[in-house]
Amino acid sequence: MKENSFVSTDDIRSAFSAAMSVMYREEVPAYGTLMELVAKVNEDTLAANAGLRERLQATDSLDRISEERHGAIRLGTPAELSMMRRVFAVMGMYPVGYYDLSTAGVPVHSTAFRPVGEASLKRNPFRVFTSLLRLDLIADEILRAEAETILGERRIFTPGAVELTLKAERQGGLDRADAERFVAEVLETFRWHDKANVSADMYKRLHDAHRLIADVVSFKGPHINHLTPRTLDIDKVQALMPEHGIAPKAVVEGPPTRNCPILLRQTSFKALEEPVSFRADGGWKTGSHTARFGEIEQRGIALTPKGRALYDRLLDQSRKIVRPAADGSNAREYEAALATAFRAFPDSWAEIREAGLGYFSYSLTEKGRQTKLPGRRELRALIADGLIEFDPIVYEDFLPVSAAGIFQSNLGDAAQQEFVASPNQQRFEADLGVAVLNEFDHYAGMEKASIEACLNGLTAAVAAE
Ligand code: OOG
Ligand code: NI
Repeated sequence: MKENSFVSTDDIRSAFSAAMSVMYREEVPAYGTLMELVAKVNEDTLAANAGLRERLQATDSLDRISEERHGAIRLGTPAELSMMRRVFAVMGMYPVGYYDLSTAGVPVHSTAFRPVGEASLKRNPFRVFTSLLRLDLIADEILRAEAETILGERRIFTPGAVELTLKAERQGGLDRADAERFVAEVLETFRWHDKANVSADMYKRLHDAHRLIADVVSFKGPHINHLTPRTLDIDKVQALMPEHGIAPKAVVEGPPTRNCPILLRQTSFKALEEPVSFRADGGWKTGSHTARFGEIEQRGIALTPKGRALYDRLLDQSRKIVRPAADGSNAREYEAALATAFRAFPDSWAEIREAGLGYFSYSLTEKGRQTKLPGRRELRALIADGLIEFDPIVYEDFLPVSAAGIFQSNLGDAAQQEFVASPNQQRFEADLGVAVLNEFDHYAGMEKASIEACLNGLTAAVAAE
């Protein structure tokens, strides 16, 4: 088969995220309500801010603004994780970053499968936060062995999904008909199953060990547990949720409200209690399970290691003063402590750039495009002379403390549990089958390429003369 008859991986990812969105809206109607609210708030925000609209038009695709940016799943075994990596690769999604959630009382470690590179991100930035259950953190050895047996018996991928993934690997891509089938087959892995794999008694034992263990082990597959559209005003959506009959989590995770958004802010609505049936002698026994929710995110600038260290320090500082309570009783105090701590983080793009805290994409101004320079000059001077301008590079990854907050608000907050912190990236990568990509390298590379292009542009003008 000729290579040019393959559908691009970006197109497969777009088709997949669209199919997933339709499926999830049918499965979780409250999510559809949230999507409508987000679209409305985005529309109002854009109407009130012509400058923002113009910049989004120039740097992003305005028409896709309210579409999903990410979802999340939780896997049970190393074999599931490594196969999932191969499936995502067919859609141009690669593992970036390692997140240890054990520190926050959640027995998983995770990565984000996402497109890499500016063009792919622009085409469709959909990513999936993917966690692997860590049975090694469960003290009860008997239960651990039983959970392993149950997980070892399930098959989360359809034969068609496996066959088409192998075919894509063999051929280097899929043609249109195969790509369509691939999307439909892979969607099955993410579907909700209300018939559990286990008895009510086993569910209870798993649940008593940790709610998350019950969520992973008791079901046929890793149902998508949330999808997340992007909002331009997260505070507004958070405030409006109750009016639309949706119960938001207590506080927005991440940095406080700022003029110059940094990293990622997230909030969600609480997971729904859904009817399920458990295996019983010769039939089924009804019960319920709480797992699926909806989330929104607002993204800001990607921070350098120096900026990230400052972020982590300030977040830690504010959490030492107030830890957000699950019931929202100290939400105001938490927000105030956060805002106070973050006064130490510069809040203009120029200051953030000068302090080396964030990554920027550089481009020639109109004047820069008209200018010819005999040799290279320092970036700083070229900016001061109005030849080069800069835009923040958007953060495309996740934050472990925020992720823990999202997990916890959806696992029932009363049941917080302590584990000994035990990051194990090596083990995760061995299970995954490859090393995860480093998020900082990715942003640094984009920034460097943009600077090079500007400097070449300024001197190339001389050569062209
Ligand atoms: C994943 C929670 C993490 C985020 O946005 O930080 C996450 C999960 O609940 O499985 O999705
Ligand atoms: Ni999420």
